[in-house]
Amino acid sequence: MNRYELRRRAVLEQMEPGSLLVLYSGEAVPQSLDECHPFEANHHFFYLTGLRRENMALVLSRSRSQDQTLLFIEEPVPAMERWTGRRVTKDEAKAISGVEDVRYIDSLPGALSRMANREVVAAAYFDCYRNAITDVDSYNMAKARAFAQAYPTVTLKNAHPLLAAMRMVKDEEEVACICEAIEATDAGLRRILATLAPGQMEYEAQAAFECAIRCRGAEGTAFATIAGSGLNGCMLHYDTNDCRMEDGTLLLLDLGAKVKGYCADITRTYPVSGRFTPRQKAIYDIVLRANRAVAQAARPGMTLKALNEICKQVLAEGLMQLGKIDAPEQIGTYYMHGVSHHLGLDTHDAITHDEEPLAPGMVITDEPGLYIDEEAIGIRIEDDLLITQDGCRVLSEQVPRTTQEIEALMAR
Ligand SMILES: [Mn+2]
Repeated sequence: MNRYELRRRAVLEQMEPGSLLVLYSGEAVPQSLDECHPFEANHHFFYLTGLRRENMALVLSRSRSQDQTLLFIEEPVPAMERWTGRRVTKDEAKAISGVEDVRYIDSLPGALSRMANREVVAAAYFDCYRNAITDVDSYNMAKARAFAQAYPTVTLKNAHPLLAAMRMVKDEEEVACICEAIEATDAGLRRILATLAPGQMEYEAQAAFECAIRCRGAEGTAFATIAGSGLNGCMLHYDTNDCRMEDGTLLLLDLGAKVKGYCADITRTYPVSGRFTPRQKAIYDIVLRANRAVAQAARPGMTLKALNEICKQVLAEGLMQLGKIDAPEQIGTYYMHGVSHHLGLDTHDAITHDEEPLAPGMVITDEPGLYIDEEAIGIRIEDDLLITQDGCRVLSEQVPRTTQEIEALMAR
């Protein structure tokens, strides 16, 4: 059975009897005048259909008698296709998604009306995820509000927790996609190692990376590339990348390729000159110890919070040995983020909640860092881990991470 069909079955099984699930792929968001932001299909929709184009919808119906799955797509209009490119046909949509009943999107309102009015529908699931109450409504949220307005007796339910729980555990094909994204990211980092030199601009390192991953077939970046040298490496989401890289500073690179919708998320920190100073190396090795300690500890049953405690302990011990801090509680001065998040279709992937114990098939990051403003030293080392039955596999193990490996590669 098609993997999307398997996932839809699992969703249908969890929906309450007498309910609908409606998921839209979305539409391009205007940027300015006639230009739109690059289109990104709703990730739950993609997860359940394998389709990533605009103006599509998936409807799952769990009535008391039988389940129904409908896919709605845009009707191809040859005159429009001259401008916008080919649209997916019904046959192609069926082949990719495994949905037998594919219809045109114009018939969606009528189909919803028939289901919600004539059948006994008590609840409807929409993707109502939002990060903050101040967020602009997503396409799916706007559709949910319109549906609730039109069908006030149908209870609106959030499909996000159900789909997030499923997405947290990756299947083999998903892990393979993440590994491909990591391989492209590795190639991009090696390109930087081969070309990095004092006096270059940070955006040159960014460009070298992005050229290398695109040449390997990656769709693009998973998120805005961070290339911060010196003090810029201490700014966690620095992405202007427009400063000159001075001799003797460190360059922090937090970046990732995206392949078939799946993200890599890797951080490495390189000496711009090709050699770490003794002080930079001392700090670097503390961060590396924390990175390795987290990979050692990651296994089923652990939580991200517990991993972060291990990370903080290793970092604090290291800084106390250097006399940088006096007590473990002071680590917050130099380390202020979490050590891990889930990784998948989203860089910070969908989760049910922070305290969910790890399970085999989950993919998480391992990213300790130390940010010492007064010394202009910002160091983060980030790997991607697959949780296995009895521990974890470091999917990015091949990406050079010790100071010796980095210096040797830069010396070539
Ligand atoms: Mn990360």
